[in-house]
Amino acid sequence: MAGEAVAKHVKNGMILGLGTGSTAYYAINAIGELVKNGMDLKAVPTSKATQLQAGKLGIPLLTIDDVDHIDLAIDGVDEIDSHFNAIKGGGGALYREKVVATLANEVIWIMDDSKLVNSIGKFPLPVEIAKYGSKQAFSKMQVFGLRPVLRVINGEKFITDNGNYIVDLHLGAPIKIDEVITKISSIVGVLEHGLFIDMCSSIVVGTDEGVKIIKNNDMILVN
Ligand code: A5P
Repeated sequence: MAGEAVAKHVKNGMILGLGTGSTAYYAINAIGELVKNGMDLKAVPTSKATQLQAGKLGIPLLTIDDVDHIDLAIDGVDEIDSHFNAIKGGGGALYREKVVATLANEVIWIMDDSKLVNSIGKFPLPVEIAKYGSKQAFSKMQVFGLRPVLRVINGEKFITDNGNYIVDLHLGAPIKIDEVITKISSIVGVLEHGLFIDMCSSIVVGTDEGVKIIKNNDMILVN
């Protein structure tokens, strides 16, 4: 529901950021319908999976280097609190998602209401790290008490679209956001972490009672 509802925010001529994940999947399909019906838009995908899906739907694609801004970025989220502090990266696309979000005039996240939490941290916080030196980066996370677990899928180390590893930090809620960011950012080999703080303009939430839109009042909306 949320994935389809967000398509109403897409306007002719926009450059979109297309997120990654099972909810974004539905939004991308709905955007594909808009293109099929003649809407003129272009989009920057945040992962190879999204690039493939959007390409098959005929959505005109741009690379991140082709753009100097994005009008609207649409993405999913793993956990979000009432201050719009969020954890993303469950699908491992957090780096490209964050680059796209920081270039966007408006960011809308789509989700079901299970993603709304009092305090973030129960969902393991993904951190993308370089392969080279990953053992040392991992040890440093342990020393910092960040409870890291290297992401392994079907017995293989998970590799991001950027060729790196993901470490999931099992912090538990609530977390001291600033402290966690300071610790992670001090570790050599960390490319980016999945804490998205005050980056989102509004959220579109699918609930049993229908779709709800909640605006981030602290944010100055550009559009
Ligand atoms: C991808 O790396 C993530 O940031 C996703 O946006 C997030 O995990 C939400 O995914 P789902 O919509 O599949 O829950």
